[in-house]
Amino acid sequence: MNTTRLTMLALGLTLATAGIAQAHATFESDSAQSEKSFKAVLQVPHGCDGKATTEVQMKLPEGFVFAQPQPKPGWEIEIIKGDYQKTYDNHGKKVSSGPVEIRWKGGNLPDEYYDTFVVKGKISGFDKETVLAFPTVQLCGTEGKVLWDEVAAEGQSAHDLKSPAPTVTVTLAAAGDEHAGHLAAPGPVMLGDLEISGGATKAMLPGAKVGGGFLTIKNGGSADDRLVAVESQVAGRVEIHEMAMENDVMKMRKLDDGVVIPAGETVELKSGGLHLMFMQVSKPFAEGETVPVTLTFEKAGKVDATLAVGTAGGAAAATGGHSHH
Ligand SMILES: [Cu+2]
Repeated sequence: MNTTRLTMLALGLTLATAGIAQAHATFESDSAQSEKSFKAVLQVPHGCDGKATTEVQMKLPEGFVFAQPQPKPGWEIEIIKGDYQKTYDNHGKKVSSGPVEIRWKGGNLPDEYYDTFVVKGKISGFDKETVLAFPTVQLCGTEGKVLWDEVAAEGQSAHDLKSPAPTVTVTLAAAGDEHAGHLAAPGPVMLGDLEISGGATKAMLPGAKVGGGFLTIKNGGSADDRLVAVESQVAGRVEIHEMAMENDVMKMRKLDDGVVIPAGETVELKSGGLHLMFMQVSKPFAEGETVPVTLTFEKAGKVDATLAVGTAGGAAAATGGHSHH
C-alpha cells in the first residue's frame, strides 16, 4: 500500500467518524411511568473512533430498581450491586439494595454495526416528573473510550451537551386509567399532601362553547402549594377564574398566577367564587357524563381528576356569572 492510499484512507475514516459523532447513545423509548416497569433499551450507534466496542457500562439511577439485564449472546454480563438511597416495596417486601450498575463485557461490536443493550427494572418513588440519567461508558479494547455521562443542568437542554447520558423522562401514573367507568362518582384523588374532591360541572346548552367547573382542594401538608394550570382533552383551554365585585358589578377575572392552596387549608372552587372555565368546548357537557381534567400544582406536580356533569339548572345556578363569556 503506498502513502497516498494510506492518507486517503485515514482521511476517509476521519470524515466518517466526524459525520456520525453526532449519533449519541440513547434509549429506544425515552419516557416511562412511575410505579411501572421500564425496559431500558440502550442503542449504541457506533464504536470509538472506528474501533469496535468491547464493553458497555451503564450506571442505574436512584428510582430505577430491581433491575435485570437481558442475557446477550457473545457478551458476559456483570451486575454490580449496592445500596439504594431509599427503600422500595417489591411485592410487599422492603428492599433497600440491588443492582446499581450493569456491565456488558467481552463482546465485539464493530464500528459499522448498531446494537442494543437491555435492562428491565421498575421506576419507583417519584412524586413529580423527573428526567433520569443513566451515565454510560463505552469501551473499545484498552484504548478507545466514549463517555455518555453528561447530565443537563436545570434549565439546560440536553441538545447542548456534547456527550449526553441516555435519559428517560418519568411521568406520574395517570389516574385516568382507572376511571373508565364514567358514571362512577369521582372519589377523592390524592397527590402528595393534596386531596382533590367534589369535582363537578353542569350540563351545557346545545352549541355552548364555555362551561364552568368546580372542585375542592385540601392541603394537608405544611407548605403552601399553588394550582397553576388546568388542562382537559374536551376543551381547547381551561382557565382559572374568580368572581369579584368591581364597582358594584360582579365580574369574572382570569387568574394568570393560579390559586394558592395554603398549608393546612381547604380551597373550594365553587359557584359564585373561584372556578375553572372550560373554553372552546368541543361537545357540550351532558348530564351523567364526566369531564376529565389534569391539574398542575407548582410543587406537587400533575394529577388527573374527574368532574361529574350535573343538571343544567340546579346546583348550577352556578352558571350565573358565566353568561358573560
Ligand atoms: Cu369564568
